[in-house]
Amino acid sequence: MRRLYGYWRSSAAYRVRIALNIKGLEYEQVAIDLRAGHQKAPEYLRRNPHGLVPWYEENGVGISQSSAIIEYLEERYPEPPLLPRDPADRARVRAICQLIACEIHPLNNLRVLNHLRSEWNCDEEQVMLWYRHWIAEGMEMVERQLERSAGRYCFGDGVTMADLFLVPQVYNARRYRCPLEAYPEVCRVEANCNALPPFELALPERQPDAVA
Ligand SMILES: N[C@@H](CCC(=O)N[C@@H](CS)C(=O)NCC(=O)O)C(=O)O
Repeated sequence: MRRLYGYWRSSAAYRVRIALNIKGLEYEQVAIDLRAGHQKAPEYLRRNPHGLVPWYEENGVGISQSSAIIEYLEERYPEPPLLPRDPADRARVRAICQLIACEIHPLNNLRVLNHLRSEWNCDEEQVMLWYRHWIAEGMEMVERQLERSAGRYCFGDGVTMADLFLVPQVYNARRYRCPLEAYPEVCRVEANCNALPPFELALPERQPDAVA
């Protein structure tokens, strides 16, 4: 029994959905409505003390943090692989994952944006300036990275873990209407990934809890 606690618009849960789809693993989805604050409900915190999504359960074991979940899936279900064989290449793929997961994603998280609104009295225009600033700075780094490492996908011509991190982050950037013309490699790789069924099936609007 595999169960993913997530939210249709959570980019961290989106990463895990793509991994599960690529590995061909069936799973049940449990929706945690972030807008309604359900990630802080006592019942959910008893499962996942981080109070974030995703949370993944398999055979009674629970795992938080999308990177840890994806690494677990890679070790437990090695085919098809999401990391190259060569140790240096594996480290380079993980570095792309972390560039997105550590240097971009946390700056624009829901609780960060809500803190700007509630504690710093930022209006929506200011919040969007913040959001777009960190996306622009982050995507610039990713673009320079992809100029070196990308083939058809983020790292050469095979899908790797790095693509699982790139696509949801670009999805979010589009959602917040961040200009992306300056990042042609990012957009090219994103389009190549989204042409693949495991990515397409993981799209936020395809999820059971998606709101029209
Ligand atoms: N580093 C975590 C990030 C998890 C995370 O920030 N999830 C967001 C949704 S993408 C969330 O639960 N936000 C709720 C909140 O900020 O209160 C991971 O990769 O799993």
